[in-house]
Amino acid sequence: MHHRVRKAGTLVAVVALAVAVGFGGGFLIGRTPTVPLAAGPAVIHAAPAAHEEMDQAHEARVKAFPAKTAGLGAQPLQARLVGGVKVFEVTAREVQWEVEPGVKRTAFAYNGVVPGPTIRVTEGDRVRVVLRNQLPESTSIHFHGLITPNAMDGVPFITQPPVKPGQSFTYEFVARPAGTHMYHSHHGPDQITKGLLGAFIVAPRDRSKEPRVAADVVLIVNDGPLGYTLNGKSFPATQPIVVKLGQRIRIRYMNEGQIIHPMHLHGLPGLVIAKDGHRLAQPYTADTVNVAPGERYDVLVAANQPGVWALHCHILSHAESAEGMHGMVTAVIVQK
Ligand SMILES: [Cu+2]
Repeated sequence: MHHRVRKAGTLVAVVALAVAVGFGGGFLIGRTPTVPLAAGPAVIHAAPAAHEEMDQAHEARVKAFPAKTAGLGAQPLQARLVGGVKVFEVTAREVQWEVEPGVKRTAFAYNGVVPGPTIRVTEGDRVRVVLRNQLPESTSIHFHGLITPNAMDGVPFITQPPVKPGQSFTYEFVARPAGTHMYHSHHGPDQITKGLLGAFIVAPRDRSKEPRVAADVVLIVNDGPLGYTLNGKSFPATQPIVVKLGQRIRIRYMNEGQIIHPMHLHGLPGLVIAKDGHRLAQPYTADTVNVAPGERYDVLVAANQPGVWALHCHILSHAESAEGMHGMVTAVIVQK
């Protein structure tokens, strides 16, 4: 009887020690228990198994980055030069868009991609954008940030009739002001979040004051029917930004979604030089740029630390989950 009580007492002590190790193993290193932990009760093993599973899920998603998917948006759109006018052809249609491997969502896309192709012109250029509507609903294009003649502003029933399915509409204006702008639908509750968006960048006519950069990166954040996306893709299918040590890049953040996204870059603070396309009189340094819907920020990043630096929205549910990182996560990879 007495013997059995003593045994029970030993077991309690082992369990107490094992629990202590389980909750703070590092603290007990150097004071290894004489009884192997494997002899402990099953409950001791449950916690490590769960955290191992979580780590494995996270590792698998990170190792898949950058994952291959069909379709890549925000690539340059070539202009046709017609009598001194830069003509861009844009067709809106419904597509199945692969946001991450194996995940396809119904999207509305310009020229079949999300974001639509990037339009780059120079301040003062005469620009014509021919919109063809192959969507099942009416649409229009608003040139967000550009100052156009009122009739070209793209708002149905305010400045033009909606462009009905099967119809087309031609927008024409002189590109101004210089800066980081966007083009997108101005019709219906979800055409933009479904993908009818793109960058419209106007370079200044005098480029002498433009910062010299190794890469000029468009980064459009969006939320809604396609999920939390960076340039139309969710992690791990987002595109990394690859740069060489010592180079400088320009990131043009644009928010086409419905909520703010504080974009945080590890390791490499940025210099914010423009807001909504307008150069700031006093640029400022930031590692987190809070991009509200409709806003654009131009940020210069000096790649002065080698390594893989995470770049993500800091609203944690837009970037992290128990199954691993997802959504608005990419990386700046600084190569030596
Ligand atoms: Cu976010």
